[in-house]
Amino acid sequence: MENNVPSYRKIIHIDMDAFYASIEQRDNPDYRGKPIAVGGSPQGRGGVVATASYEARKFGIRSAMPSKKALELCPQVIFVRPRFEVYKAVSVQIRSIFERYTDLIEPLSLDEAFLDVTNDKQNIGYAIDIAKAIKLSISQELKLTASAGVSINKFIAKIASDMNKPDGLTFIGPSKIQSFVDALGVEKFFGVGKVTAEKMKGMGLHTGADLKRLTESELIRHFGKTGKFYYNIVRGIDDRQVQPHRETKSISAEDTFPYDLKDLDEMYEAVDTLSKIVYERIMRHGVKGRTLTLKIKYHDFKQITRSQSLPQPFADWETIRTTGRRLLQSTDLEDKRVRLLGIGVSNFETTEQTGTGGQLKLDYL
Ligand code: DCP
Ligand code: MG
Repeated sequence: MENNVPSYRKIIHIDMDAFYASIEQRDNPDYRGKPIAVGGSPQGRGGVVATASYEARKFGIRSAMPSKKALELCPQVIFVRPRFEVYKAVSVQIRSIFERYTDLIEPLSLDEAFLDVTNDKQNIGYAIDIAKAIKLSISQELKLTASAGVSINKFIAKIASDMNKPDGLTFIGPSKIQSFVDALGVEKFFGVGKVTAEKMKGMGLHTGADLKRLTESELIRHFGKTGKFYYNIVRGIDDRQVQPHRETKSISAEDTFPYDLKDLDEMYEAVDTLSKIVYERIMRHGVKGRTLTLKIKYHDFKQITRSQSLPQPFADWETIRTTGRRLLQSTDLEDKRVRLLGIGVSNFETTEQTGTGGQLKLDYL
């Protein structure tokens, strides 16, 4: 029989709501209905908030906010010490719910995953129904809520899951994709960091529709290799597969500066910022790595890396930051102009001792 209907993939992105905080509220009735912040230290003595309950978010408390600031915004906020082992165990439970429907599961962090349900195990056929069933199981069996995004590719599904949080279910069908992407702010595009977003805005490019007016070669000229990716994504095209066996071997963050850094203080500051991003990602992934690597690219594109391993995993921002600074100090920066700095943590306890090979950048987190 003739069939002119294009065959689309069915992709679901699931992201748990206020993950660490919801687990703490579930397990401790005293915290329910109250503003709580997981991580950070009480009395605002230091540290940053990993996540906040929705009650705390009403006061403006957010992930990565210094606990001092959180306390200023909401003096009655309760700081709760994180229990990573519990979060990991819940993550495994969530995974086993996903596995009832598909084996094509790509976790992005403890609380977030892509699922390809094009051929679901139970022959349900409708991705929206599968997303509903998953949400129901998470709610009934784990007493937690998740938000789901359903579409035909990863990019749109991920943005959709964030649109109606908490407890949301958002479907963006093929006919809606183009208008959706047209209206999307450039900073929402995959891989667009702060620097690129500023550059785009400086060029008068604010939305997907603006980007779409550029040819592929213009995009590549202005934004390098990623330009090709932008070209497709603003047309709603994203062919990236859901990759079930991707193993995270290192977590890193890097920044190419709008101008070459010559000032040491500026470089140290950049190391501090990158360390913070890496620390947040480590927290999110619940991984423990013992090796820290600093990457430097000079103005002439010459690149060096320096690493240091510790007997204990890197588990706090301060240690990452001071080690990163020490590694920077150990390099010869006289007369050198720096165009890129990167910080990465590898040598995870959960994986085999693979060193720094197979670098994977998680720049969409
Ligand atoms: N996390 C962290 N530091 C960050 C961001 C997140 O430690 N800067 C941790 C705590 C979160 C978990 O990762 O609970 C999941 O991150 P999300 O970004 O999905 O945030 P939440 O699940 O907490 O909230 P939301 O409902 O917005 O998804
Ligand atoms: Mg979440």
